[in-house]
Amino acid sequence: MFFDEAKIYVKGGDGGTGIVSFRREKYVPHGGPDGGDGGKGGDVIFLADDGESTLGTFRYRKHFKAENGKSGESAKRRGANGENLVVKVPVGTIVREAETKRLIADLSYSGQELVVARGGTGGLGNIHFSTSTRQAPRIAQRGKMGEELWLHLELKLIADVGLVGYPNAGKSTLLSRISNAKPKVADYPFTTVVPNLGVVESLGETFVVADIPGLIDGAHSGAGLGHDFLKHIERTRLLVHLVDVSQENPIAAYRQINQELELYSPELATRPQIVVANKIDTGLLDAKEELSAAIKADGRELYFISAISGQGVDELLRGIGGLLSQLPPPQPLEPEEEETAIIREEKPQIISEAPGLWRVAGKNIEELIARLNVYDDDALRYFYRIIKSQGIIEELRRRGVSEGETVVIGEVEFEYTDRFI
Ligand SMILES: Nc1nc2c(ncn2[C@@H]2O[C@H](COP(=O)(O)OP(=O)(O)OP(=O)(O)O)[C@@H](O)[C@H]2O)c(=O)[nH]1
Ligand SMILES: [Mg+2]
Repeated sequence: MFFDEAKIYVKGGDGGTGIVSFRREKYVPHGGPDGGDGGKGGDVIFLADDGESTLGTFRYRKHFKAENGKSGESAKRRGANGENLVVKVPVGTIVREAETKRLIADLSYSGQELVVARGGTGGLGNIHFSTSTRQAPRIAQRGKMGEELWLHLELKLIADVGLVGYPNAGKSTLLSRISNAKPKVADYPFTTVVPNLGVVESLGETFVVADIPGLIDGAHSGAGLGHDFLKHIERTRLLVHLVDVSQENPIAAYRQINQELELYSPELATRPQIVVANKIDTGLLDAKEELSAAIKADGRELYFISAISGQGVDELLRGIGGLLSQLPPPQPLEPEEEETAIIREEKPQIISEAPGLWRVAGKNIEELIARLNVYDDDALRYFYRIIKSQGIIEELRRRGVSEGETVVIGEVEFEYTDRFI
């Protein structure tokens, strides 16, 4: 089984908590605030790596969470940042938001990095909350939660050259001869069941060749293994089409494979293509002239080689290198912008849930309040200032709130009082 799709969960580390602390010095009974900030949570980062060729890593492991930031410390010391979590993925991995299928990125070259979930910023320590009237603030902030989301990953290999042909044509033999790859070679069809990538160095040029399972009649609609793997040659610049000349009718084989390509994707059928007559060492090619004429009529170049003995292979590599240098580099997919929803600064809603029980609902205010560590009157005053600045107090009063009634914002519950206003 070849894994070229996965659904995974990623989460950046939460920001560390800012703390409440005061300086302690010998003859100074009440030192000033010195509580440091929390550290930033780590990011989850994808790293496209040549060494990875499938999404198999994600078969069993589906949750990826970066480290949380550490809490702040006294003496204004900032908490340590959480470690980033680097996850290697193959080149050609297309990253989408699972729910909306929005394209986030197409990781198209080795070494490319992508932050998929940012860590939260650390909370502020109490050093930030002192004012002229509040010299000893007992307020600090919790860190922000790290981003979290589900991703859909799809691998569509990116290579310069895609090898196509019937099973047993000698594609893997050729790849093993010209590159560092060690694909399995055997004298039966469908030896190759997963794509192999090989890096070829020839005359100072380097290019990547993808060897896929052989195609058979009906491959475009799923016969053999073809259907699942044709997508892995969609992102190549050049097709190298191997025809086994030791078999009965090489011209028919050549045409059949091209028809399969055409039926799968007309675009793929017009991709530049070099044709390779393989196994010439068998000496069985009677219709050499006929084959040459057919290929020439299609406007394609034809090479005669023996992948086993190496005969003609250097010339073929020169031909491939020459053609590649004229072809534009592959274009990665362009990420889609996030839906630009009409940004409405949402106004908090005040809901009377029961007599004497009020709920203030609103994403921003809930988040702000949730991050506050409330310790004493100072903190409450600060808290009142925030909700007052948002018009919440005014609205509660208009609706008839009275002293001592309960107000709930997110997870925080407090008694309403006029004392701080
Ligand atoms: N005589 C001869 N045999 C060859 C040559 N190239 C490949 N073969 C043989 O052909 C058989 C198939 O070779 P593979 O390289 O596995 O063929 P493939 O196209 O990768 O086949 P699939 O993976 O099944 O699609 C093996 O037995 C090879 O040794 C050649 O140039 N001459
Ligand atoms: Mg093979």
